[in-house]
Amino acid sequence: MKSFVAASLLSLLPSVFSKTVTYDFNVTYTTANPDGQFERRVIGINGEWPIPTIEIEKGDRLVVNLVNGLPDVETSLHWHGLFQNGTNAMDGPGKVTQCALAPGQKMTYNFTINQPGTYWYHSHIKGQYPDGIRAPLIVRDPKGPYAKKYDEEVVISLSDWYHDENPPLLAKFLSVGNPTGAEPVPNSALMNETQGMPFHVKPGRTYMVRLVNMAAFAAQYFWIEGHTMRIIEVDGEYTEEAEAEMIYLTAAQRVSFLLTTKNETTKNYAIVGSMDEDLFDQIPDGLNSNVTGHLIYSAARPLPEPAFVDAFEPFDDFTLVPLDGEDLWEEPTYSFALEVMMDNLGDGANYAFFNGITYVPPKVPTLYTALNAGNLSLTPEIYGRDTNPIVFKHHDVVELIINNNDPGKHPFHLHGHTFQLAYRSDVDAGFFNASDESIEFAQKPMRRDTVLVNPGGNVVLRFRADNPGVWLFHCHIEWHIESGLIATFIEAPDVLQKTQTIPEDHLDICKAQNLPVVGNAAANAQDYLDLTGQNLSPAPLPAGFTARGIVALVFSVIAAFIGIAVITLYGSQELKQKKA
Ligand SMILES: [Cu+2]
Repeated sequence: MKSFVAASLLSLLPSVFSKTVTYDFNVTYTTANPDGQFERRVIGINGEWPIPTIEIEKGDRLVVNLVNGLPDVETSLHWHGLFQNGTNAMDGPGKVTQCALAPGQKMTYNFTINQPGTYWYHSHIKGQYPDGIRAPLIVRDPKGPYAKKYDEEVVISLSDWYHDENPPLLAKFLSVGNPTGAEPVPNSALMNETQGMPFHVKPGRTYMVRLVNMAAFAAQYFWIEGHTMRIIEVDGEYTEEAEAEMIYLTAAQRVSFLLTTKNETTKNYAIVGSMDEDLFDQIPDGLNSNVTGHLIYSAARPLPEPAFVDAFEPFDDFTLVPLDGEDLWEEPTYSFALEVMMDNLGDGANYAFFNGITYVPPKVPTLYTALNAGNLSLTPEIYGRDTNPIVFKHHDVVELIINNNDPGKHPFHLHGHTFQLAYRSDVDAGFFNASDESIEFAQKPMRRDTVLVNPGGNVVLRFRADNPGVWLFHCHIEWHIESGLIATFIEAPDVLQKTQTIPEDHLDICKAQNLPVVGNAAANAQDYLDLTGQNLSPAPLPAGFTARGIVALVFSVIAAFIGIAVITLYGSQELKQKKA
């Protein structure tokens, strides 16, 4: 009897101590000038920018009442790194787990968060978060394994900034005028969405610093002069303490580290973020890739300029060990590879491909298709050719190999999971070769939700399909999302059908826009195997065309037009002269 009382009391505990944290967000335009060089329109919340950092405690319920106050474009929010186990409909990407909100529409995101750690949230509508709708989301862990090791917590975001808004940049990027797919280069780097960020510290204390890269494009090298960082968390997963002098953080990655301050206050120190210029096809004149903040011990002392560094030698996150010591998942039950490449399609623009497919959204959100397709939910074809659908069975041990057949670095992100980084090759190692005996997998691989893949290299990721739902896997460089580097993972849709439903206010978003909420990717609810009318990517280039060929063609056409213009001008001038 006693034990029964104790057990039922215990079961009450979470509901007694956890709370609901509610935010009312109206997405609106406002203006900002974060790098001090250029005032521009940005996307804010409730008329403010930067938008609020969400702070919550492990076990709390987060409620966000979202209104799309933008007069001209749709929006939605994604909670980067949160598993949404049991609440797939709250994940946020448009045409994947919901319809996007048209101007004036509203809906509620409502879910509990049992994952402590450092996350962020952002719009998951094409090209929107680079215009400002991005901020950290912190899930505090007062009883966590490191809670007694620090005195204070601090959040630092890194980001990149464009003076132009994303839609015109996107139009230029994804066009016949840019056949090589050169990505727009940011105008500056930011720290906490500003420059010259002050970080006031007291001597002899330990701070837990949560570092979040919210960039559209640029990874950053990060260091604090004169101080060592002790990494304790990446992407929401606690790690064994690991010392780092410099950290490399791709777009969308997070890291937390302990920083113990010096005992004297005689000097202040530069905090430096430096965008990885290897990512940029060309470096514009006058670009300052660095952003500097300061660790301030004494406001009366000068703020030093950062010292020159000879080489970037960042900490290798592959060497991290998860604090729980979880072993490598052995013997995958489902192993597959995605090959990354860039190429031109028939419209002349440069697209990004996984296994020859560049992502095109379906007519019905993929989650809604999965919930309504009955037994056919396990058949990938119903989700549409160009959503790049891959179906897992419940509790599959999934092995995902990424072969990067592209000379660029890519940070790949999986929704709904962290994965083990079993292996990462060096630059230009080519495709993963399972029979190469020199390859050694990590035995206790670190887990994270966003991983860097080297140019021309490969990685091997493993995770367990224990979260029924529809989860995107994509590059987190926003330009590559826009050019289609996305696959759709449909995990245990049969279990999903028995356990999850869509909230009415989500369905209302679609219905008010006359968007279908049942049917396959082509919105065919009669015959899920008939994909007639599905959204498809532009047709391939005619055989023999290459990017260089397109450049040559574009320039010869331009030359021809100039020639015609000159002749016309010359001809008309002659006429005028004769008349005179
Ligand atoms: Cu990419």
